[in-house]
Amino acid sequence: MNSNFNISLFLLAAIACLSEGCCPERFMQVGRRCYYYNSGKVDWHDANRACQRLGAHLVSIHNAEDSREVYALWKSLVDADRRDDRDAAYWIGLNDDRIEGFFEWSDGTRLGYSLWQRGEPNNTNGGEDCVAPRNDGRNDFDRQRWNDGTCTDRKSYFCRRSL
Ligand SMILES: *[C@@H]1O[C@H](CO)[C@@H](O)[C@H](O)[C@H]1NC(C)=O
Ligand SMILES: [Ca+2]
Ligand SMILES: [Ca+2]
Repeated sequence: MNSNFNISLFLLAAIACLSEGCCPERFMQVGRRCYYYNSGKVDWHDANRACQRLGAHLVSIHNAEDSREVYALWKSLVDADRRDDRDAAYWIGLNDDRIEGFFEWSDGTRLGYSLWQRGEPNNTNGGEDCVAPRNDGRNDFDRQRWNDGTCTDRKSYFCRRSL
């Protein structure tokens, strides 16, 4: 590829960023949102803090489209040999850490939609306050359903911020 062409592409990208804003380094742009995925497994609180340090929050999910967007991104990023593992999935921002049974999104958005697995949230042994999709079930939609798990479990995570 010649260098003039490369420079033109760079300028086009820069102009798009100026008019719409662009995602910070290491974030992926999906529509008008910026996602950061970390496949390193950490507990929920570490994931929460890592997102805040990036000027973002753990993802929140407010409808089926949000859920599909995050799940599709995860499927495209996770190692193929981990894709079918139950519990391989990622932390999201939902938690009832502050008040048992009162679930809140870490980005402060209101909880209006939920996608729990059957029988969840069940707060097993009185100690499950952090939420992740279970990646369990026969189809992609079932695999997006949530479970309340132990906050000290270690999982990969998604941060998100707007453009
Ligand atoms: C409750 O949740 C845990 C995982 O957090 C799961 O292992 C268990 O099967 C669930 N119990 C019921 C009755 O669904
Ligand atoms: Ca709980
Ligand atoms: Ca549970």
